[in-house]
Amino acid sequence: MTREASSSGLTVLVLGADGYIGWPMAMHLSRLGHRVVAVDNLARRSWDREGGTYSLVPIRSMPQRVRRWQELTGKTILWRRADLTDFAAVDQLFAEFRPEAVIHFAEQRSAPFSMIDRDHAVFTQVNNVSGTLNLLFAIHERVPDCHLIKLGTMGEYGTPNIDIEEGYIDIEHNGRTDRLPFPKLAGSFYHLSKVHDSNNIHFTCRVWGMRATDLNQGVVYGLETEDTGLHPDLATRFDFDSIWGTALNRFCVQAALGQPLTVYGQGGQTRGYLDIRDTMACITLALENPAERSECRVFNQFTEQFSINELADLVSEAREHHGLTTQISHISNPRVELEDHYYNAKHQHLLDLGLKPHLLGETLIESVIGTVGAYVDRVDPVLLEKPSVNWRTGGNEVWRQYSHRGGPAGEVRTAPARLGRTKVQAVV
Ligand code: NAD
Ligand code: USQ
Repeated sequence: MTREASSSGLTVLVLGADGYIGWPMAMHLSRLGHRVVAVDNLARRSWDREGGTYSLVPIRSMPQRVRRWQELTGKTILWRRADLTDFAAVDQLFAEFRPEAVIHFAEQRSAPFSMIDRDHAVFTQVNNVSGTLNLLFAIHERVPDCHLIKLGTMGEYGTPNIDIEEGYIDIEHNGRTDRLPFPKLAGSFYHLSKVHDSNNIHFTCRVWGMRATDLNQGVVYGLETEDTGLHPDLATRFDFDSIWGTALNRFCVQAALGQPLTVYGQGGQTRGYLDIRDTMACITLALENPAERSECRVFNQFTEQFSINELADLVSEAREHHGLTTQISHISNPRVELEDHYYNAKHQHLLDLGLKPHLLGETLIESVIGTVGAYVDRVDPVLLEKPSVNWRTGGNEVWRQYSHRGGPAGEVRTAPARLGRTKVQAVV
């Protein structure tokens, strides 16, 4: 079924709209003519203050962003500050806007952050699982026909020694067969929070007839979409430290500085990857082709798979074309994960809906290195080089050294954030 937007578009809540993916997504859907309500509790900015980390590319506040967007395009993104773990705030949002779709990015999304210590593990699972549960109840009670598009992760599956299907597997056991959720072997307390979410979503589709799309997304790279490039005030965040920065983004910053690329362990770790522009396209396809009532649809959202060694080689080759040599350094792996394994994950559903992938090539890598190169004086090399969290022993001396230090010189430093909650608040 294709859901055609009326002339005024669909009313869509974008939850986690202050984040790396959420902000470009809010603009993308606004440009397409949807009525976008951008929601975030700004927790991510406080986690940065807590860990002394920051976006390499300077980012504006949400009120500044939506104002600039309106000025440049004439389109309105409604901004609301709300915490998903506060049910009254969530319920208020649903009562006010009665959305036809919800795109849910609003979680603590770093595996290393969830492995710092007990507080961070508990916080991650409470924030993510209870936020999603609140959302499920609000949809059920206020707008049962609403389509939930939830960002899960490929890391829910882990790295099994069999092909990874899209959400479900047909199993024959002792002469009987069934189609069951694919087994999960997540690699961090963060990734496990996504498994718990998936189970809760699947359950509510069965018992309440919810319509849901669970997108098991691979690692996203890149920083430019059609909209972020319009003006520096519309830029999205770009993380490079070892807690929030993902592998390819970190390698591009390391390359821009001429530093060794930090491959953890043997580098055979293989994951699915996609360009941030394809994230925009995949979610738009899911929105325009909603799940049926009672359907818990699972799409594996990535376009290519690479090992860490392959990514490092691609970055190194891109620099070689400019006559530059790159050192690849295999450092001791702070994580507990297989470093040499079978990996073959299906990702056909989004292609069937019409996705045209932007494949990872040298042009993209060169453009990211070039863009981040403009901000190299903001990089603290320690944050770039040294992993600050170890899976076996938690936050290490780098974590302790940087906790509560704030961002680069000149940036606002506020009191350390508590792992707590904020109330709904309109800030436009
Ligand atoms: P991000 O950290 O940049 O953004 C997440 C946003 O959610 C932040 O702005 C944060 O303040 C907000 N948030 C967190 N908890 C909240 C709560 N309780 N209430 C309201 N807002 C809350 O993350 P991202 O990279 O944009 O990722 C978005 C989503 O996509 C996450 O769910 C993540 O797990 C998933 N994902 C990301 C990637 C990736 O490579 N970035 C890959 C796969 C899946
Ligand atoms: N790695 C390195 N060197 C680095 C950083 C990472 O070798 O400097 C390795 C890690 O050990 C891991 C792989 O790269 O094997 C991926 O790590 P990552 O930090 O790029 O990504 P990950 O921790 O898996 O998490 C990111 C997002 C998360 C999302 C996930 C998608 O932060 O929100 O869920 O990608 S997936 O990996 O498919 O689960």
